Amino acid sequence: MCTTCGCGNDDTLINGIAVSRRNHKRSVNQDDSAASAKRFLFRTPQQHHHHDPAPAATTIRRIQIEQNILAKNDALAADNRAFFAEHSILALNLVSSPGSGKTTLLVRTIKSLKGQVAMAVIEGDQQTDNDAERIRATGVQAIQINTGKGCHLDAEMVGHALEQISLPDGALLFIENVGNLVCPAAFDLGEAAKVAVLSVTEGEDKPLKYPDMFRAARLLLLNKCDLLPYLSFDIELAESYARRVNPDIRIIRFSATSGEGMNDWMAWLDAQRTTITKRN
Ligand SMILES: Nc1nc2c(ncn2[C@@H]2O[C@H](COP(=O)(O)OP(=O)(O)O)[C@@H](O)[C@H]2O)c(=O)[nH]1
Ligand SMILES: [Mg+2]
Ligand SMILES: [Zn+2]
Ligand SMILES: [Zn+2]
Repeated sequence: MCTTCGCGNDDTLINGIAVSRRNHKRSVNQDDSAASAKRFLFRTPQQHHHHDPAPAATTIRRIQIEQNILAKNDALAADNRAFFAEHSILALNLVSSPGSGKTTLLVRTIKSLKGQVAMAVIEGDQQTDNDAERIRATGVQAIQINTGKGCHLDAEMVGHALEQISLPDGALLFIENVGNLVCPAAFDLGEAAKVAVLSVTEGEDKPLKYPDMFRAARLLLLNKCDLLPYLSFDIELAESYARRVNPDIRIIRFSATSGEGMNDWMAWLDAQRTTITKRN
């Protein structure tokens, strides 16, 4: 069980094969920490004060437990990050709700960059290898992680997937996270940046409702802009909400089907790759 959001991560499969999650030693009792962290994460401050006789002490304890749990993930994310740095690999973590168009935009991106850049994709879904198959159809390597009852990827899963990928130095690695605007925000996978995808059919207010995700992202792709004529979606309002929670976020109006925004997205990718190469 994932002790941060309480989701189950004991039945992870990578390309259909069960992963033994051995490094599960934690500095706090797991069951205790699971319950506490869940309470810590999903309680509002008001509820907290209302129900808790000693809010200061228990808040500190919960924060410590939460920090311990994420510390393990962060340590494994640091290993992944060191690996990427050593090989000048640009790793991007694509996050969004289900159906916003991550796989579609990846397929389009791969077709556009094929022959210029070595690429691979790590796909995260609870079940099926449909998305890995969609990527493989482009001729690019894809590893499917099935998280089972898990609602997000973690650094350990990505570390295991990396053992099965052979990438040349300077490659581009896309990690398509499980569709979920909440939990993936909390888990560093060792990526250079999170790229949030929000489609215009989801409503303008999502950055305000799920601020952690939009705060964690460096780039926002506002996808399905080809549908704008048929919707009442106010794109400027959506952009202002995203900037309210993250003033530094870069926003690209995008359509994975029409290709709108592809040039800006390609330029952004190129700039990120240049940064990675220069760092080494
Ligand atoms: N109209 C339109 N549909 C899109 C666009 N991008 C994706 N879709 C559709 O949205 C659905 C979900 O796309 P998918 O890539 O599977 O989303 P994911 O769950 O985020 O990977 C599919 O039916 C896609 O064809 C887009 O830019 N415009
Ligand atoms: Mg997908
Ligand atoms: Zn969760
Ligand atoms: Zn979880």
